[in-house]
Amino acid sequence: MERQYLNLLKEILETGADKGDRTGTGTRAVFGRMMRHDLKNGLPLLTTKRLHIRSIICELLWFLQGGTNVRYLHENKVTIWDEWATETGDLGPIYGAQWRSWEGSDGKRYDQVAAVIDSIRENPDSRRHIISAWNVALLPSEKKSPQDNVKDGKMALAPCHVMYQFQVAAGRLSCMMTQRSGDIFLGIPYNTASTALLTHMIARQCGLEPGEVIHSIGDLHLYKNHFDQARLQLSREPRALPGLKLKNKPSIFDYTLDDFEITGYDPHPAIAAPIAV
Ligand code: DHF
Ligand code: TMP
Repeated sequence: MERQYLNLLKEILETGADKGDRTGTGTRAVFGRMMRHDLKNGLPLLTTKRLHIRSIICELLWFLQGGTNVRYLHENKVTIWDEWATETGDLGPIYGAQWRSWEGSDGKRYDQVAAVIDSIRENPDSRRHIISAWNVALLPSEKKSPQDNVKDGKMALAPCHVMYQFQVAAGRLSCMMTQRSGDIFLGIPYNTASTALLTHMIARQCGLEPGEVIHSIGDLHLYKNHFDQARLQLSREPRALPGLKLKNKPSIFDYTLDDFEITGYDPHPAIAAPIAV
């Protein structure tokens, strides 16, 4: 897993196309790449730099609660969404709103997380176990700031991790996550780890073993102000992957931070990098 990540990082640095982007920072990018990881080999957390696990878990719990305000993240000292929030902490109808209460044209609210767990339990062979965040009516304008979009009732940022599809085979639950845009240095390591945690949690709810996590990415880019950090990371040797001890809970919506124990995580030091807003 980590080798696949490092190979992509190297490929982008050496062969990616230089292109502009919404934030004005500039990137080097490739298009259409995939990483896959069998969860029986450990939790896919990078070891070539330390990841802030609490941010990753709290962000996922926040999505699962249907949260769209940074208040819950702040209560847990997580600041990863601050730059996009309004002064009241609001982010508009981003992931949490779409996952837990997608508003249909019939006026009803759809809980996609509860529905996907039901469908995995009741009809495991289905090829329609999907959670999607791409609600076209609520996408933001690229010409406006995140905060102005929220004031217009739109999402602060268009969903990056757009779709999660689950498959049950041979008693194992696998997940393919499709991401339209990936910041390989900052966002992608969080997104892979978060998808792995979600797969563990849903598998547990459904009495299945966790299978594979497949991370598929459209525009996969390295921001120009992350080149030195990427070279430093590429100079490091990956270490053994950590494990996950997850408590049993009656419902996926009952989890708190204390229910996750990451074992044997011994990474190289963190590498600071500025985020493009
Ligand atoms: N915008 C951009 N340009 N890239 C992103 O990756 C991104 N991710 C978002 C929102 N907007 C984004 C949500 N996810 C960090 C990681 C993931 C994330 C937002 C921010 C980040 O800054 N990580 C730092 C440590 C910060 C911390 O955990 O406290 C890192 O070094 O990994
Ligand atoms: P974009 O909407 O113009 O594609 O910008 C979003 C940026 O944020 C882009 O660099 C991808 C990055 N990103 C991630 O990589 N992972 C995430 O989870 C989020 C929210 C954003």
